[in-house]
Amino acid sequence: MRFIVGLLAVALLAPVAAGHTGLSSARPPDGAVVGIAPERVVLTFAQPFVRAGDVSVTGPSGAELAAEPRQDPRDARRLIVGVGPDGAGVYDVGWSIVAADGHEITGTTSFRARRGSVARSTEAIRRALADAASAMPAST
Ligand SMILES: [Cu+2]
Repeated sequence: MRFIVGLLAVALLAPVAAGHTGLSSARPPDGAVVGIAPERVVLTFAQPFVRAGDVSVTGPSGAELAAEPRQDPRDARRLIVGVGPDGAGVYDVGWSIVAADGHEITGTTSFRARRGSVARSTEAIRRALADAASAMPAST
C-alpha cells in the first residue's frame, strides 16, 4: 500500500515539478520525412508562452535558415518559424521560449525532406510557364 501511495505521489508531483509548459507537437513532426522542404515550421506548446527565444533551423547545407520566429497572434501556444530555401536532407530545429512561469525552455526537433525547397520553386516556375503557355490563344 505504501508503495502504491508512493507511486501516486510521484505521478501527482511530476507535472508540478515540470511546472512550465512543454512542446506538444511540431509540424513537420520530429523525425518525419516530408516530400518537399517546408516554408515554415510550427511548434505548438501545451500552454501559452510569453515570447520566443533563440530559434534556429539548420538546413542540409549547414546554412542557418530560420526567419522571423514569432508567436502566432491568434494562438499564444504556437511558435511559427519561417524556413529559408535549402536542398534535400535533414533540417535541424533548435527552439527556445520563455514559459508563463518565466523559465526559458529549450529543445530540438528535426525532420528530413526528400526534395529541397529550391527544387520546388524551379518546378513551380516550370508549371506556371506551362499553364501560361496553354492559356495563350493559338496564333492564327
Ligand atoms: Cu518552469
